[in-house]
Amino acid sequence: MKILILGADGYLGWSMAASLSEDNHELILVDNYSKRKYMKELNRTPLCKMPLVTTRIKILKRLNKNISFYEIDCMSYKKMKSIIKKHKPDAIIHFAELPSAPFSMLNNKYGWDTLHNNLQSTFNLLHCIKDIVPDCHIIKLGTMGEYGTPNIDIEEGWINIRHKNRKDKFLFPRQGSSLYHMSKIMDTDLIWFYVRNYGLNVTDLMQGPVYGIYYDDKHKNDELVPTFTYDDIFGTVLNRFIVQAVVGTPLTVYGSGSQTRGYINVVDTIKCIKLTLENKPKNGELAIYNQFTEQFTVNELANLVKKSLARIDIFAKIKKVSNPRIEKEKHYYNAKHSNIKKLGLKPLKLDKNIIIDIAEYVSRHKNNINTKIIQPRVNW
Ligand code: USQ
Repeated sequence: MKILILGADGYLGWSMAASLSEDNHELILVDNYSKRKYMKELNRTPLCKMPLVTTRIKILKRLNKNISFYEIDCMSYKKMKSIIKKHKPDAIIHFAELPSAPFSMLNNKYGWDTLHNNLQSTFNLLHCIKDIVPDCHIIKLGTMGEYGTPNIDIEEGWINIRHKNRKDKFLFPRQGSSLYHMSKIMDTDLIWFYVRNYGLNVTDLMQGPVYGIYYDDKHKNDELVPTFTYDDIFGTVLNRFIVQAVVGTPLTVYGSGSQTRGYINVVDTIKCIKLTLENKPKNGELAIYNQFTEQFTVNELANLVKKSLARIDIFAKIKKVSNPRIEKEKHYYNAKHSNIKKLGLKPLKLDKNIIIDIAEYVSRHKNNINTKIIQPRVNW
């Protein structure tokens, strides 16, 4: 297949590119390095300094010669159009969005930058596909956080509603808890508009927080790891807890720690996207998958990290800190996630070995950890 990956420099975009380069596809990678620029602006650094895609792509080219890279901003309709016209991809995987809730809530500028970047890149993409390659399969990364924490079971994207003896199928109600999550909700609405009006075929993956280093748990290649962040703005909770344990600062459980989310290993993220690549929806169909494998409370994650790492003589402490976010702490949470299993995913369950594996990678780079960027500073 000819696959275009938007946002190929990121945690998931790079893992996806590395994994797909083994499968003999033609890959076209795009990124504008905006996350690097924002991290620099905010004095946040990843665990390891990552070379630019232009350098890292040389490693992938050892596996697959058919890879190209463009440094392009997806907010430019003209540039997006020229790439799509030139390559006419069979599938596009869209990661080119600002991915952080705290970043979006930091101030007016970063809030707007998140809304603007995420909506405009999604809009440009949909518009180009409609005009140039309407049969191309768009795979879009959404988030479980679009649904929020309703007091009812969360369905996979859609809900059947019976009202006054009539029934219809609608997008499941959405209520985001940050401007980042709101941008993803608006993306979904935009996608559904294009799908129902123009017969596009799109898969929207509602993903939970991701953890892990290697996209492939069998061949753990340090040369191909993605950018790994652990700071208060860009790091996700489990990766942060492991770094905190390794560096010997207490694990920062926000509030009571009863917040429940659906989590997924980066290995499974990549497998899920590959499964959806093989299962293109029909024209005019928006397929939605809830992309996570297990539910945990924050307390459960912190205790699991503590217990697992004691095995390798890392003795983590857990500290409850005042919750910097507006989010429900005690809530009902039961989200369906069987569609992706029906496509063939055999989930990788979080266990002590996985946590130790990540901690060992982090320990090898312990000297790079900046303890000043760990405590939460963005309140809303
Ligand atoms: N949390 C802590 N301590 C920390 C960091 C986070 O207790 O040090 C808690 C948060 O309060 C939250 C939960 O852990 O209840 C998850 O937080 P997170 O920072 O790992 O994840 P979140 O901000 O929700 O966003 C992340 C990714 C985002 C993705 C989303 C999936 O950054 O791109 O869309 O996970 S979801 O959470 O399902 O919306």
